[in-house]
Amino acid sequence: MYQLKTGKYRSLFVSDLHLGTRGSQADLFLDFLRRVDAETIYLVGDIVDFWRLRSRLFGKWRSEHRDVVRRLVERARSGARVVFIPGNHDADARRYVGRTIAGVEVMRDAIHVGADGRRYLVTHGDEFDVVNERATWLAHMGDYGYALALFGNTYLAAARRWLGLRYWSFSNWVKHKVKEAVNFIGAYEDALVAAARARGADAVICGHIHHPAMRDIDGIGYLNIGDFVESCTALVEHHDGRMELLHWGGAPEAVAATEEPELAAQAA
Ligand SMILES: [Mn+2]
Repeated sequence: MYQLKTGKYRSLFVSDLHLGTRGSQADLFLDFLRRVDAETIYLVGDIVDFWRLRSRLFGKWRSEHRDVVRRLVERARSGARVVFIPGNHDADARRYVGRTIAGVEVMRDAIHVGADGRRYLVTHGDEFDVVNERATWLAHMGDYGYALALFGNTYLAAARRWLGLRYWSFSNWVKHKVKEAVNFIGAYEDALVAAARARGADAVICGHIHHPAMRDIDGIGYLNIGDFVESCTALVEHHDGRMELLHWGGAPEAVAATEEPELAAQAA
């Protein structure tokens, strides 16, 4: 039988919750927190979206958002080590770097040492984003945009014809944008891998571009947590040091059974 991957891990890495925005999946994340625990919890940036909270249109602080913050603080109080590395959307919190607030350590970035001795540079990653926020939507163009564009192309072409305009391919434009996004993501990954190497780390753990990934680039591990807005992913470290990306919110059938039954039992 398949079951949701629940249990207590050595470490848990989450990023890009964007609490305070309408798109935030706070309910889903609360459900995740009820089932998953860890000795060390890293909050890897863009946890609370102060940018959009200021906007009447996109910002919305709901009770679930407050509950998430409360649950995380409770984890710190009940003995977990909780590290908060602010991202660009919660950069206001960077002024507290070096301090511990409500049991939560605020850091600019961190070196995490795995159970197997591997060293990970943990950073949100926005400082390596050369074209800023464009990354997020460009990355998603690849996923949904192209199909939509092909569909839209037909109507756009008809509209332009009606307006007496020259044919212009929207889908070609999107194809170009997708290529740009792929290049962009590549550049972003390369920059993070280089930063990890410069810091003497074996791998980098980051977020920011809402694009979960786990692979090796020139001998350095590249682990992108993803986000809890669209991808609903988190990274966990097992007790033997093995890293795994968890996808949450999908059908339980789609999630492979846990290989550590005692963890599932603990969480039940
Ligand atoms: Mn970010």
